[in-house]
Amino acid sequence: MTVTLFELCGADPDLRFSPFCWRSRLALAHKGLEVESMPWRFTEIERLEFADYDKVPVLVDGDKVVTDSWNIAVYLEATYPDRPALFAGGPAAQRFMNAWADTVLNPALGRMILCDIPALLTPKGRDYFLTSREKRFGMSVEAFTAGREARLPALRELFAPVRAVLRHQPFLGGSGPDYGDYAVMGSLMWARCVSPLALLDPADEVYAWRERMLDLHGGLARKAPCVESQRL
Ligand SMILES: N[C@@H](CCC(=O)N[C@@H](CS)C(=O)NCC(=O)O)C(=O)O
Repeated sequence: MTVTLFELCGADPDLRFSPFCWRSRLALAHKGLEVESMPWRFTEIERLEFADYDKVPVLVDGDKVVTDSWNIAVYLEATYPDRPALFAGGPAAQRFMNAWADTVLNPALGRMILCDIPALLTPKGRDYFLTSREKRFGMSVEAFTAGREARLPALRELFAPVRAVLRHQPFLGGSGPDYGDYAVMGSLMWARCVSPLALLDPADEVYAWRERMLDLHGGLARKAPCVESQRL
């Protein structure tokens, strides 16, 4: 059974850096499904017309088309219940982690790493990205991320609830990962793939957890192309 996943890529089609696509990629690996990955660039709106959507990830499973990373996780859990669970005990805790990553972590990470993205895009993608983000944030991405090193301690502090859980168990899901882990890891993969910044302190539990996450599913995340300085 092979499913197709449309994923954001850079000028290099192998550079996949969307936090939302990473959630879906890891969720598909957790379910043990084979994936045909379709690289998609910001300006290729017409390639998603079949899905009536303008963002990725988009999942195609037979005649079923699913948009939005959370909907994809819910679909996978409902369609493949006999495979490892993404939401053991129901989706409440994972929904919270997903919402925390969307509303707290991703905005904070964006202020650290958005300025690293344009160099990784095609010229057309770069124009689109710079114009659309300037419109969204009311300033250039350089201004948006200015002084980012000084915000590193605050960024690390944001992980306090994640750290508190990881003091008691190796994964947010318990003894193994669940969708809550993938929701947060998606954000860290976004950063790892595009930015040279060392966001986490190696002495931090969150760093050790990220190492475990990088090794899951045959090292899927660790082997993924990323900026040179993160290739450890
Ligand atoms: N809520 C959506 C968000 C998807 C999203 O924003 N995807 C970005 C890639 S990271 C995108 O496709 N952006 C297109 C654009 O900015 O034009 C999800 O969870 O899948």
